[in-house]
Amino acid sequence: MEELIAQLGNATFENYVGLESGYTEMAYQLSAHVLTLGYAVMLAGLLFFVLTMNTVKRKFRISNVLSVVVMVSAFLLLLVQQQNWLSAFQYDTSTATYMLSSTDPGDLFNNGYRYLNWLIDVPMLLFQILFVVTLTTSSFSSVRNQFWFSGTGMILTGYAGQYYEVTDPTLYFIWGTISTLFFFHILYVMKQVIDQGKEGAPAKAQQYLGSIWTLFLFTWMLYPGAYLMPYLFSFSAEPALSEAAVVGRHMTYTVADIGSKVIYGIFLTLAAQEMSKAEGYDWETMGEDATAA
Ligand code: RET
Repeated sequence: MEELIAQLGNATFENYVGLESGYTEMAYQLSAHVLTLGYAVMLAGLLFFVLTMNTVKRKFRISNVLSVVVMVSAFLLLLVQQQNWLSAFQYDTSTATYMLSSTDPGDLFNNGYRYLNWLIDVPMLLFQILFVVTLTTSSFSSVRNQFWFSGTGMILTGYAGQYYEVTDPTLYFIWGTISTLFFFHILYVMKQVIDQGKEGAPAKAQQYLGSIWTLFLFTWMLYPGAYLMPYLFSFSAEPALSEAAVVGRHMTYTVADIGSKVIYGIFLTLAAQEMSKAEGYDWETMGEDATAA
């Protein structure tokens, strides 16, 4: 390990695996495909959010606009993330694996693009729900500021921590813990927003809001899981340098991204449609009466 650390320093564990054992065809390709799925879904989501814009009342449309912003930024950053994976490791016929070249490694692999993408997306995803629900007791600007403060605090501390996942586990866990405190605050505020939003909402919209909370809790928890991945696989004080952990991290991030950005946005659109209908804006029958007449 010491020798590897001298060669790779604060690079993330994906590079350590790439230098030590390399990636088998299956692990390398699976990672590439999962990363590709990630940005492809964002482009599909972009179309969905643009095309469903008119299905909700005007006052809810900012939620769709924010989903569009999230889709564009996630599409671009996940594309770059996938390109980073492809260029970091080269096929080596002598070992039949994809290796980090020890003589000419070029740009190393890093998950940093994701973190910077979250810096845009996390505040947008948190603000988005505020344009669908009506808060009963909390004030809009106070909730917005708390989301903004804890969202960026969580990401920046996590970004600092991920550099130390191999070289300094203590520092990595300290940053991770600080980040988790911000995360708990976000969960607390979001629960309040959803509970208040349910009050007075039509029954179906209440159901969607309930699903949004479950989805939110599950998908947002996957991110700290992905951060911890090398330790979840080793279950010790040293990170596991295993390709399974690397593939596991790519998959976890991708499932989390699709759930927390795309499915979340779809559920918010569905909730807004129900709320629009309750206020007399029913897009399903709109315009058809005129044609019939
Ligand atoms: C980090 C560091 C370790 C501790 C925790 C983290 C939480 C990250 C989360 C990210 C959510 C990102 C989303 C992106 C969508 O575009 C930073 C990994 C708690 C919750 C929703």
